[in-house]
Amino acid sequence: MAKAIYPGSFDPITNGHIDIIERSAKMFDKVIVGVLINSAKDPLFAPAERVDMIKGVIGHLPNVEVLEFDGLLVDFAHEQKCNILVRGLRVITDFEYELQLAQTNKIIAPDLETVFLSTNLKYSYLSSSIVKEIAVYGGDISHFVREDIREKVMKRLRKRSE
Ligand code: COD
Repeated sequence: MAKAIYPGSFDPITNGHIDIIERSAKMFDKVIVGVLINSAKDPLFAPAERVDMIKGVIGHLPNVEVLEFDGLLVDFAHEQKCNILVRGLRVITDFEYELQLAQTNKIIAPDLETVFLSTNLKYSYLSSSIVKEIAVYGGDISHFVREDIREKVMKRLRKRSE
């Protein structure tokens, strides 16, 4: 069975992430979306909230599971008996970081392969950071995230500014 992990921060999940998950779900028998617990970034949502948000938008994909992980990605992949990592590539700046990640993971876990999916042209500009920045300044993020995600982002930002 071809099983892949799509790891990330997903803070919050965007339409660009969903596109990568949907395409991966067609390529592999099983896809695990791995949500990093200990991110260096100051997250808007706790890992468990991000997991719930992702579950809420991937319900149409029966072969996709969403799990939190802590520590090294390669250890999580081994625990899940999975040797394929999926990553998305948007712009040239992604390439440098993604190549570094893939090559480092390959050195510490030679059995793992990283597969890159190029971004859908519609989402090539899109990132969680951009979504948060637009939302912080009161902009409309409905083009970038699903409606229930938009509502949760706006509610969280309102709560933070109280
Ligand atoms: N179109 C296509 N792909 C996209 C889009 C888009 N619009 N937006 C994001 N993506 C891709 C990103 O390029 C990335 O591949 C993936 O989706 C997830 O993105 P993010 O930003 O949510 O997640 P990251 O990049 O912060 O995730 C980093 C990891 C959590 C994978 C990394 O930090 C990690 O593995 N940490 C665990 C500790 C570890 O093992 N460290 C050593 C690594 S060498």
